[in-house]
Amino acid sequence: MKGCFITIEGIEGVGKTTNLKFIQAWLEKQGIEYISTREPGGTDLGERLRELLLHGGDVSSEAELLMMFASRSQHLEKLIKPAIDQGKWVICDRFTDSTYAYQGGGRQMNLSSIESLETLVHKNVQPDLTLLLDAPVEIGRERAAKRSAADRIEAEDLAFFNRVRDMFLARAKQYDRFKVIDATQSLEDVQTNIETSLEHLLQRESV
Ligand code: T5A
Repeated sequence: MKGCFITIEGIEGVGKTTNLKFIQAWLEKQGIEYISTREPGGTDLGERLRELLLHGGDVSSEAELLMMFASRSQHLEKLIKPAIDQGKWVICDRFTDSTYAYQGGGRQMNLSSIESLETLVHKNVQPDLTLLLDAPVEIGRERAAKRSAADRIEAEDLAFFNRVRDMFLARAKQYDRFKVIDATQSLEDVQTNIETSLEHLLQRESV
């Protein structure tokens, strides 16, 4: 049996990394084999591209888009697809919805170019469940600022991140695989919501 593919999305600071650890613990409790990974990154090549993308100085919008998909192509072929085929669950901190949100929404790049790259790179792979942690930009930025200094993308302005958030929410309306979780709740409540979504997915996969 194939494994499930779960992605976790949202603007900076909404709790993706924190809740990824919660999902790992839940999967361990269920005895489900999994890998946990992130984008950009996840492979040697992807992690080198991540460093350039986040800390590498000036990068044009088009180069940024292509680097996101170059990282994703390597990630899908070398890590994600083989794990799913072996029956492992894959949890990924950000995936292609982030490209639609940041490059499409934030940078206002042409969505049809993103769709073409998605078709080329994904082939038939899509997440089974996308957890969108949603909070106003001000809250996310405040939480992220406490954690570390801003990287190249985090240095963008409020309007940029409001467009990013709007694009995430628009995609969540469009695709059934999304579960939107109010990330302004206490961490405990957020994790109760996540657990419910994971239980539904597990039930669906067991029939
Ligand atoms: N990018 C990525 C693109 O532009 N295009 C793409 O295609 C892709 C894949 C990656 C960057 O690349 C861009 C988007 C990003 O700018 P990243 O490091 O993966 O960067 O993402 P960030 O969003 O920057 O990661 P952060 O670590 O900032 O945010 P998280 O992971 O959402 O937040 P987390 O878990 O670190 O939590 C932040 C703080 O909030 C607290 C936590 O304890 C922590 O201190 N917290 C809560 N506090 C109160 N209540 C809650 N419910 C809380 N949840 C968490």
